[in-house]
Amino acid sequence: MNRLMNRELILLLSVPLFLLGGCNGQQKSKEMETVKADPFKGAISKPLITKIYTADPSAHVFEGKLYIYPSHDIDAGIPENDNGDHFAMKDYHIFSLDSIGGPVTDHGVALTVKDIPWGGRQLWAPDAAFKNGTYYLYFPLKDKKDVFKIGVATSISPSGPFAAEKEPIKGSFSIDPAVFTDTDGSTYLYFGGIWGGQLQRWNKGVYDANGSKTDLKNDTAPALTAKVAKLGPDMKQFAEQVKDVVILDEKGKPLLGGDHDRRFFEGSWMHKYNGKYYFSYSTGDTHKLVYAIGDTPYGPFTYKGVIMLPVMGWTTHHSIVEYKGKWLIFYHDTELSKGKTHLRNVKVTGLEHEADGTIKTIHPYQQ
Ligand code: FUB
Repeated sequence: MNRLMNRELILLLSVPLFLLGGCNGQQKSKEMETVKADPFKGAISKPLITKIYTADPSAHVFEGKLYIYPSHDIDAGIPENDNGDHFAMKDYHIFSLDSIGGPVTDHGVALTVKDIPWGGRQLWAPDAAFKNGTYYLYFPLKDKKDVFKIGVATSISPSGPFAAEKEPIKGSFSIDPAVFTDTDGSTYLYFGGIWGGQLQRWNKGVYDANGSKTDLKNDTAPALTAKVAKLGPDMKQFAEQVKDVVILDEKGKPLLGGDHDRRFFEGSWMHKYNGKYYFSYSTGDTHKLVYAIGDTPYGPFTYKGVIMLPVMGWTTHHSIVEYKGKWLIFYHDTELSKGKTHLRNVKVTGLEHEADGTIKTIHPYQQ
Protein backbone atom coordinates (compact mmCIF):
# COMPACT_ATOMS: atom_id res chain seq x y z
CA MET A 1 0.00 0.00 0.00
CA ASN A 2 1.21 3.48 -0.83
CA ARG A 3 1.15 6.56 1.37
CA LEU A 4 -0.41 8.37 -1.60
CA MET A 5 -3.91 7.05 -1.01
CA ASN A 6 -6.85 9.09 -2.20
CA ARG A 7 -8.28 11.08 0.75
CA GLU A 8 -11.78 9.58 0.48
CA LEU A 9 -10.28 6.07 0.39
CA ILE A 10 -8.30 6.85 3.52
CA LEU A 11 -11.47 7.95 5.27
CA LEU A 12 -13.40 4.88 4.15
CA LEU A 13 -10.56 2.53 5.08
CA SER A 14 -10.47 4.20 8.44
CA VAL A 15 -14.13 3.43 9.16
CA PRO A 16 -14.26 1.22 12.23
CA LEU A 17 -14.79 -2.37 11.11
CA PHE A 18 -17.79 -2.90 13.37
CA LEU A 19 -19.63 -0.29 11.26
CA LEU A 20 -19.14 -2.32 8.12
CA GLY A 21 -20.04 -5.73 9.42
CA GLY A 22 -23.20 -7.38 10.68
CA CYS A 23 -25.77 -5.37 8.71
CA ASN A 24 -27.53 -5.63 5.37
CA GLY A 25 -26.53 -3.72 2.20
CA GLN A 26 -29.09 -0.95 2.61
CA GLN A 27 -28.13 -0.28 6.23
CA LYS A 28 -24.49 -0.43 5.23
CA SER A 29 -24.80 2.21 2.52
CA LYS A 30 -26.77 4.51 4.87
CA GLU A 31 -24.01 4.21 7.43
CA MET A 32 -21.36 4.80 4.77
CA GLU A 33 -23.22 7.99 3.75
CA THR A 34 -23.23 9.17 7.37
CA VAL A 35 -19.54 8.39 7.67
CA LYS A 36 -18.80 10.23 4.42
CA ALA A 37 -20.86 13.24 5.56
CA ASP A 38 -19.10 13.48 8.92
CA PRO A 39 -16.35 10.91 9.38
CA PHE A 40 -15.61 12.26 12.86
CA LYS A 41 -19.17 11.76 14.12
CA GLY A 42 -18.95 9.55 17.16
CA ALA A 43 -15.33 10.46 17.94
CA ILE A 44 -14.77 9.37 21.55
CA SER A 45 -12.75 12.49 22.35
CA LYS A 46 -12.23 16.04 21.14
CA PRO A 47 -8.97 17.71 20.07
CA LEU A 48 -7.09 18.84 23.21
CA ILE A 49 -5.26 21.67 21.44
CA THR A 50 -7.06 23.72 18.80
CA LYS A 51 -4.87 26.78 18.12
CA ILE A 52 -2.09 24.87 16.34
CA TYR A 53 -1.86 21.39 14.80
CA THR A 54 -0.19 18.80 17.05
CA ALA A 55 0.60 15.09 16.72
CA ASP A 56 2.64 12.17 18.12
CA PRO A 57 1.92 13.07 21.76
CA SER A 58 4.40 11.77 24.35
CA ALA A 59 2.85 12.36 27.77
CA HIS A 60 4.61 12.29 31.16
CA VAL A 61 3.81 13.31 34.71
CA PHE A 62 6.35 15.92 35.84
CA GLU A 63 6.04 18.10 38.95
CA GLY A 64 2.57 16.62 39.61
CA LYS A 65 1.12 17.68 36.23
CA LEU A 66 0.62 16.09 32.84
CA TYR A 67 3.07 17.36 30.23
CA ILE A 68 2.59 16.66 26.52
CA TYR A 69 5.55 16.64 24.10
CA PRO A 70 4.00 16.52 20.60
CA SER A 71 5.10 17.19 17.04
CA HIS A 72 3.98 20.62 15.79
CA ASP A 73 2.37 20.03 12.39
CA ILE A 74 2.46 22.77 9.76
CA ASP A 75 1.35 23.07 6.17
CA ALA A 76 4.58 23.65 4.25
CA GLY A 77 2.84 23.06 0.91
CA ILE A 78 4.89 19.92 0.19
CA PRO A 79 3.00 17.16 -1.68
CA GLU A 80 2.58 13.77 0.04
CA ASN A 81 5.12 11.04 -0.77
CA ASP A 82 6.53 7.79 0.71
CA ASN A 83 9.45 9.68 2.27
CA GLY A 84 7.01 11.68 4.40
CA ASP A 85 8.36 14.98 3.04
CA HIS A 86 4.98 16.58 3.76
CA PHE A 87 5.70 16.24 7.51
CA ALA A 88 7.96 19.32 7.40
CA MET A 89 7.84 20.39 11.03
CA LYS A 90 10.23 23.11 12.25
CA ASP A 91 9.75 23.46 16.02
CA TYR A 92 8.21 22.03 19.18
CA HIS A 93 5.65 23.48 21.60
CA ILE A 94 5.14 21.84 25.00
CA PHE A 95 1.76 21.68 26.74
CA SER A 96 0.63 20.97 30.30
CA LEU A 97 -2.64 20.27 32.08
CA ASP A 98 -3.75 19.52 35.64
CA SER A 99 -6.78 17.45 34.76
CA ILE A 100 -8.39 15.84 31.75
CA GLY A 101 -11.12 18.24 30.59
CA GLY A 102 -9.36 21.17 32.29
CA PRO A 103 -7.45 23.97 30.53
CA VAL A 104 -4.36 23.08 28.50
CA THR A 105 -1.42 25.52 28.69
CA ASP A 106 0.75 26.10 25.61
CA HIS A 107 4.23 26.91 26.94
CA GLY A 108 5.31 28.27 23.55
CA VAL A 109 8.27 27.35 21.37
CA ALA A 110 10.64 25.03 23.26
CA LEU A 111 13.13 24.21 20.48
CA THR A 112 13.47 25.09 16.78
CA VAL A 113 15.45 23.55 13.90
CA LYS A 114 17.56 26.68 13.53
CA ASP A 115 18.88 26.24 17.09
CA ILE A 116 20.10 22.67 16.43
CA PRO A 117 23.69 22.90 15.11
CA TRP A 118 23.60 19.59 13.18
CA GLY A 119 20.04 20.03 11.93
CA GLY A 120 18.71 19.76 8.39
CA ARG A 121 14.95 19.35 8.23
CA GLN A 122 11.85 17.66 9.70
CA LEU A 123 11.47 17.63 13.48
CA TRP A 124 9.36 14.53 14.00
CA ALA A 125 7.91 12.80 17.09
CA PRO A 126 9.79 13.74 20.30
CA ASP A 127 9.83 12.40 23.85
CA ALA A 128 11.08 13.66 27.22
CA ALA A 129 12.62 12.43 30.48
CA PHE A 130 13.76 13.76 33.85
CA LYS A 131 16.85 12.73 35.80
CA ASN A 132 19.06 14.35 38.44
CA GLY A 133 17.37 17.77 38.25
CA THR A 134 17.47 18.04 34.43
CA TYR A 135 14.79 17.58 31.79
CA TYR A 136 15.81 15.91 28.52
CA LEU A 137 14.05 16.26 25.18
CA TYR A 138 14.80 13.55 22.61
CA PHE A 139 13.96 14.34 18.99
CA PRO A 140 14.36 12.86 15.49
CA LEU A 141 15.67 15.20 12.82
CA LYS A 142 17.26 14.78 9.40
CA ASP A 143 20.89 15.94 9.42
CA LYS A 144 22.39 18.08 6.69
CA LYS A 145 22.78 14.94 4.50
CA ASP A 146 19.05 14.14 4.88
CA VAL A 147 19.62 11.17 7.19
CA PHE A 148 17.42 10.87 10.30
CA LYS A 149 19.34 10.85 13.61
CA ILE A 150 18.18 11.34 17.19
CA GLY A 151 19.18 14.43 19.11
CA VAL A 152 18.93 15.45 22.74
CA ALA A 153 18.36 18.83 24.35
CA THR A 154 18.25 19.86 28.02
CA SER A 155 16.38 22.29 30.24
CA ILE A 156 15.85 23.01 33.93
CA SER A 157 12.08 23.14 33.32
CA PRO A 158 9.73 20.48 31.86
CA SER A 159 8.29 23.17 29.58
CA GLY A 160 11.68 24.31 28.23
CA PRO A 161 13.16 26.17 26.51
CA PHE A 162 15.55 23.34 25.61
CA ALA A 163 19.18 23.72 24.46
CA ALA A 164 20.33 21.13 21.92
CA GLU A 165 23.63 19.24 22.07
CA LYS A 166 26.04 20.04 19.23
CA GLU A 167 25.84 16.52 17.73
CA PRO A 168 23.16 13.82 17.53
CA ILE A 169 23.39 10.83 19.91
CA LYS A 170 26.34 8.75 18.68
CA GLY A 171 25.12 5.53 17.03
CA SER A 172 21.51 6.78 16.78
CA PHE A 173 19.48 6.60 13.57
CA SER A 174 15.89 6.65 12.28
CA ILE A 175 12.99 8.26 14.19
CA ASP A 176 10.46 8.24 17.04
CA PRO A 177 12.52 8.12 20.26
CA ALA A 178 10.57 6.88 23.30
CA VAL A 179 12.27 7.00 26.67
CA PHE A 180 11.41 4.72 29.58
CA THR A 181 12.84 4.81 33.10
CA ASP A 182 12.43 1.53 34.95
CA THR A 183 11.70 1.20 38.67
CA ASP A 184 15.43 0.49 39.27
CA GLY A 185 16.32 3.90 37.77
CA SER A 186 17.77 2.58 34.48
CA THR A 187 16.65 4.55 31.43
CA TYR A 188 16.16 3.04 27.96
CA LEU A 189 15.67 4.71 24.60
CA TYR A 190 13.45 2.89 22.09
CA PHE A 191 13.46 4.18 18.52
CA GLY A 192 12.96 3.41 14.84
CA GLY A 193 10.43 3.73 12.07
CA ILE A 194 10.27 2.18 8.60
CA TRP A 195 9.49 3.82 5.22
CA GLY A 196 9.95 7.62 5.71
CA GLY A 197 11.65 6.87 9.04
CA GLN A 198 14.53 5.20 7.09
CA LEU A 199 14.95 2.17 9.42
CA GLN A 200 15.12 -0.20 6.41
CA ARG A 201 18.17 1.69 5.17
CA TRP A 202 20.21 0.64 8.25
CA ASN A 203 19.84 -3.12 7.71
CA LYS A 204 23.59 -3.64 7.35
CA GLY A 205 24.54 -1.39 10.27
CA VAL A 206 25.46 1.57 8.05
CA TYR A 207 23.19 3.94 6.14
CA ASP A 208 22.39 2.89 2.57
CA ALA A 209 21.27 6.04 0.73
CA ASN A 210 20.03 3.91 -2.18
CA GLY A 211 18.15 1.51 0.10
CA SER A 212 14.48 0.71 -0.25
CA LYS A 213 11.83 3.33 0.50
CA THR A 214 9.68 0.73 2.25
CA ASP A 215 9.88 -2.69 3.92
CA LEU A 216 7.78 -4.25 1.17
CA LYS A 217 10.53 -6.52 -0.18
CA ASN A 218 10.79 -8.23 3.18
CA ASP A 219 7.59 -10.29 3.38
CA THR A 220 8.96 -13.76 4.21
CA ALA A 221 11.90 -12.67 6.42
CA PRO A 222 11.62 -11.65 10.07
CA ALA A 223 10.15 -8.14 10.22
CA LEU A 224 12.42 -5.17 10.77
CA THR A 225 12.49 -4.39 14.47
CA ALA A 226 12.41 -1.28 16.63
CA LYS A 227 15.69 -0.64 18.46
CA VAL A 228 16.56 -0.13 22.12
CA ALA A 229 19.64 0.95 24.08
CA LYS A 230 20.21 1.83 27.72
CA LEU A 231 21.20 5.46 28.19
CA GLY A 232 24.37 6.39 30.08
CA PRO A 233 24.32 8.36 33.35
CA ASP A 234 24.48 11.71 31.49
CA MET A 235 21.36 10.67 29.48
CA LYS A 236 23.05 12.02 26.34
CA GLN A 237 24.71 8.88 24.95
CA PHE A 238 23.99 5.17 24.63
CA ALA A 239 25.67 3.08 27.31
CA GLU A 240 25.65 -0.06 25.15
CA GLN A 241 25.26 -1.45 21.63
CA VAL A 242 21.84 -0.87 20.10
CA LYS A 243 19.68 -4.02 20.32
CA ASP A 244 16.68 -5.34 18.36
CA VAL A 245 13.22 -5.23 19.95
CA VAL A 246 12.02 -8.66 18.85
CA ILE A 247 8.28 -9.33 18.71
CA LEU A 248 7.18 -12.97 18.71
CA ASP A 249 3.92 -14.52 17.61
CA GLU A 250 1.87 -16.92 19.78
CA LYS A 251 4.16 -19.80 18.70
CA GLY A 252 7.32 -17.97 19.78
CA LYS A 253 8.39 -17.15 16.19
CA PRO A 254 9.48 -13.61 15.23
CA LEU A 255 6.75 -11.74 13.32
CA LEU A 256 7.41 -11.68 9.58
CA GLY A 257 7.75 -8.62 7.34
CA GLY A 258 4.56 -9.59 5.47
CA ASP A 259 2.53 -9.56 8.69
CA HIS A 260 1.47 -5.96 8.18
CA ASP A 261 -1.35 -6.21 10.73
CA ARG A 262 1.09 -6.95 13.55
CA ARG A 263 4.68 -6.09 12.60
CA PHE A 264 6.44 -2.96 13.91
CA PHE A 265 6.29 0.16 11.73
CA GLU A 266 6.96 3.22 13.97
CA GLY A 267 5.85 5.02 17.17
CA SER A 268 7.40 2.90 19.96
CA TRP A 269 6.18 3.30 23.54
CA MET A 270 6.97 1.38 26.74
CA HIS A 271 4.94 1.19 29.95
CA LYS A 272 5.18 -1.16 32.89
CA TYR A 273 2.10 -2.73 34.45
CA ASN A 274 2.03 -5.31 37.23
CA GLY A 275 5.74 -6.04 36.73
CA LYS A 276 5.40 -6.73 32.97
CA TYR A 277 6.84 -4.62 30.15
CA TYR A 278 4.32 -3.47 27.52
CA PHE A 279 5.92 -2.48 24.20
CA SER A 280 3.36 -0.71 22.01
CA TYR A 281 3.67 0.73 18.51
CA SER A 282 1.98 1.67 15.25
CA THR A 283 1.57 -0.87 12.43
CA GLY A 284 1.80 2.01 9.92
CA ASP A 285 0.28 0.91 6.64
CA THR A 286 -2.48 -1.00 8.48
CA HIS A 287 -3.03 2.00 10.80
CA LYS A 288 -3.36 0.21 14.16
CA LEU A 289 -1.88 0.77 17.61
CA VAL A 290 -0.90 -2.65 18.95
CA TYR A 291 1.09 -4.10 21.86
CA ALA A 292 3.30 -6.96 22.94
CA ILE A 293 4.30 -8.03 26.47
CA GLY A 294 7.71 -9.07 27.82
CA ASP A 295 9.52 -9.82 31.07
CA THR A 296 12.39 -7.34 30.63
CA PRO A 297 12.77 -3.90 28.97
CA TYR A 298 14.66 -5.66 26.14
CA GLY A 299 12.03 -8.30 25.47
CA PRO A 300 11.53 -10.50 23.59
CA PHE A 301 7.91 -9.38 23.54
CA THR A 302 4.95 -11.57 22.63
CA TYR A 303 2.32 -9.94 20.44
CA LYS A 304 -0.97 -9.55 22.35
CA GLY A 305 -3.42 -7.44 20.37
CA VAL A 306 -4.85 -4.12 19.23
CA ILE A 307 -4.95 -1.14 21.58
CA MET A 308 -6.69 1.24 19.17
CA LEU A 309 -8.40 0.72 15.82
CA PRO A 310 -7.45 3.10 12.96
CA VAL A 311 -7.99 6.80 13.41
CA MET A 312 -8.87 9.16 10.56
CA GLY A 313 -5.62 10.05 8.79
CA TRP A 314 -2.73 7.89 7.60
CA THR A 315 -0.59 7.95 10.73
CA THR A 316 -1.40 6.81 14.24
CA HIS A 317 0.92 7.44 17.22
CA HIS A 318 0.36 7.32 20.94
CA SER A 319 1.72 7.32 24.49
CA ILE A 320 0.42 5.65 27.64
CA VAL A 321 0.73 7.16 31.11
CA GLU A 322 -0.75 6.66 34.58
CA TYR A 323 -2.04 9.88 36.15
CA LYS A 324 -3.86 10.16 39.48
CA GLY A 325 -4.53 6.40 39.51
CA LYS A 326 -5.97 6.26 35.95
CA TRP A 327 -4.30 4.94 32.80
CA LEU A 328 -4.56 7.31 29.83
CA ILE A 329 -3.70 6.99 26.16
CA PHE A 330 -2.74 10.13 24.25
CA TYR A 331 -3.12 9.80 20.48
CA HIS A 332 -3.92 11.89 17.43
CA ASP A 333 -6.32 12.05 14.50
CA THR A 334 -7.14 14.65 11.84
CA GLU A 335 -10.46 16.03 13.09
CA LEU A 336 -9.45 19.72 13.09
CA SER A 337 -8.12 19.66 9.52
CA LYS A 338 -11.02 17.43 8.34
CA GLY A 339 -8.77 14.56 7.30
CA LYS A 340 -5.48 16.14 6.13
CA THR A 341 -2.78 13.53 6.75
CA HIS A 342 -0.08 15.99 7.84
CA LEU A 343 -2.31 18.32 9.93
CA ARG A 344 -3.19 16.36 13.03
CA ASN A 345 -4.53 17.06 16.53
CA VAL A 346 -3.76 15.45 19.86
CA LYS A 347 -6.51 13.65 21.82
CA VAL A 348 -6.71 11.64 25.04
CA THR A 349 -8.93 8.88 26.38
CA GLY A 350 -8.86 6.21 29.10
CA LEU A 351 -7.02 2.91 28.71
CA GLU A 352 -8.13 -0.25 30.52
CA HIS A 353 -6.02 -3.23 31.50
CA GLU A 354 -8.21 -6.32 31.92
CA ALA A 355 -7.75 -8.62 34.94
CA ASP A 356 -5.54 -10.95 32.84
CA GLY A 357 -3.23 -8.06 31.89
CA THR A 358 -4.50 -7.66 28.31
CA ILE A 359 -5.58 -4.23 27.09
CA LYS A 360 -9.17 -3.51 26.08
CA THR A 361 -9.34 -2.45 22.40
CA ILE A 362 -10.42 1.16 21.90
CA HIS A 363 -12.78 2.13 19.05
CA PRO A 364 -11.91 5.80 18.39
CA TYR A 365 -15.27 6.47 16.71
CA GLN A 366 -18.33 5.01 18.41
CA GLN A 367 -21.72 5.38 16.72
O1 FUB B 1 4.99 13.06 12.71
C1 FUB B 1 5.82 12.49 11.75
C2 FUB B 1 5.76 11.00 11.81
O2 FUB B 1 4.43 10.56 11.58
C3 FUB B 1 6.09 10.41 13.16
O3 FUB B 1 7.46 10.42 13.45
C4 FUB B 1 5.49 9.07 13.00
O4 FUB B 1 5.39 8.32 14.15
C5 FUB B 1 4.16 9.42 12.38
O5 FUB B 1 3.20 9.76 13.34
